[in-house]
Amino acid sequence: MAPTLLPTWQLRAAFARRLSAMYGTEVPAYTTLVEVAGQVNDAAIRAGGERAQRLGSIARVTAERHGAIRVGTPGELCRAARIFAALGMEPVGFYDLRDASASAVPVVSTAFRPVLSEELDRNPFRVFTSMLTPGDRRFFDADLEKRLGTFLERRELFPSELLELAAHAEREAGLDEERAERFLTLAVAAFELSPEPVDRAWYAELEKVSAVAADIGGVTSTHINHLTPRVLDIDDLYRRMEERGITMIDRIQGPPRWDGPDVLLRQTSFRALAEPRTFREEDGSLATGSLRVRFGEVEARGIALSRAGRALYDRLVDGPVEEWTVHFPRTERQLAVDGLGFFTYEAVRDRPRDGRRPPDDLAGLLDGGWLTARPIVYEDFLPRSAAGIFQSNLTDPGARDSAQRGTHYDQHWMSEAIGRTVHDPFDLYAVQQGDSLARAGRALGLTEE
Ligand code: OOG
Ligand code: NI
Repeated sequence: MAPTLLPTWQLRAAFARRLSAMYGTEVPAYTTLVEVAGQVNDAAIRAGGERAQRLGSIARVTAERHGAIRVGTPGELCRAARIFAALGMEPVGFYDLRDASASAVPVVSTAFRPVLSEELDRNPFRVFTSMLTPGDRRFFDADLEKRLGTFLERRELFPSELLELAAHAEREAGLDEERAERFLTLAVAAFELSPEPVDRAWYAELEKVSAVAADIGGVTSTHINHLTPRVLDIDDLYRRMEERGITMIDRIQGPPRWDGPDVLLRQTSFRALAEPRTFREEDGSLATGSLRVRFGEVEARGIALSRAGRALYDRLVDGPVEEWTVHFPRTERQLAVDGLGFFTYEAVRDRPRDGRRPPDDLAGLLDGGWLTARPIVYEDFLPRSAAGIFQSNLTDPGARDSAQRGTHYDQHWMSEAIGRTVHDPFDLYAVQQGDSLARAGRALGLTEE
């Protein structure tokens, strides 16, 4: 009898669960956060019922996490991509965090996540993955780039057995139980905090450039930086955490709280906690010290915006909330009709026959009861919030020479480096919406079969 195959999505769900269990033992405050997130979600369901689940069932939201990891080289990014591919997670979006003015960090990033809505429904686990940019002369001079290169070339983040199992899983769209067990064990271990001593002088030298550079290039392994649960009411979470005496960063990032539709992503975090680490001093002796690199974050997700919706959001986000209420659509219907948000549309099969023909405009179809619209959840990240989240790590902005440039990194560069297409998130949402409209159009007899 052929051994039972754990399909890709079950590997992904199991990986997310095990990573969560591991991280909870490493960072106890994370367990508190998950507990409070659970209370917030229960309260939101009690208060809002079905309506509270409009942007995700309570089962999905409860299991939902995003992680963040940081790697040093294109080769490491490529190998990380292989592990995520085994879990059905593809690179989506290119985030350049080097230009976010005061909060600039020397990394470029993408997010690995499922891309099909069925897969997102099964388990939406995603990992925000950042790669250090030693070739960027604003942060690193040629000498430091070279020494970083030597240091990073010598380390191995992912053992070859793990990479082989990942390739096998990708090829077969799953793994038998024995291989799955081995794969999951090795994959989770690859993201544990290593007990390996940290070279004090090297770490300190990188820290002068950026705490993030030191966290990536100052140690011989990678680790999960944070694991973020999703809540249905982030303002409520913020209050409850402060009540428990946990100091959060001073605000919730992203769109303001208001009485219109929830859009994009709202996030907040608490500052990195001091964790004990062993250091190797210049004279070779070992000493115990601590590093603040890992923190807790939580998020609430809203409706995905079209390019036009996003441009409007970007224009309004820094302004007063009154501007927001004047210019941003107050209802889901308006968001849909103005083409600012993404929805899946469905033809209403049991619409009472009243002798009319369906109109050919979206507003008419919605208002006439021919179509229903269900919001598409934003599955991605926001570069400005991400840069802000990185700040949970920083006490000192680091040194920069803004006159210099160096290597150019963009989405195309990243696709080449990984050897896989980095998807454009807008295209993914547009295809999902377009497919649903085409289906609905056929069902209503508006378009040919
Ligand atoms: C990643 C920061 C970005 C988010 O949620 O925007 C991020 C990091 O700190 O490595 O996780
Ligand atoms: Ni995050």
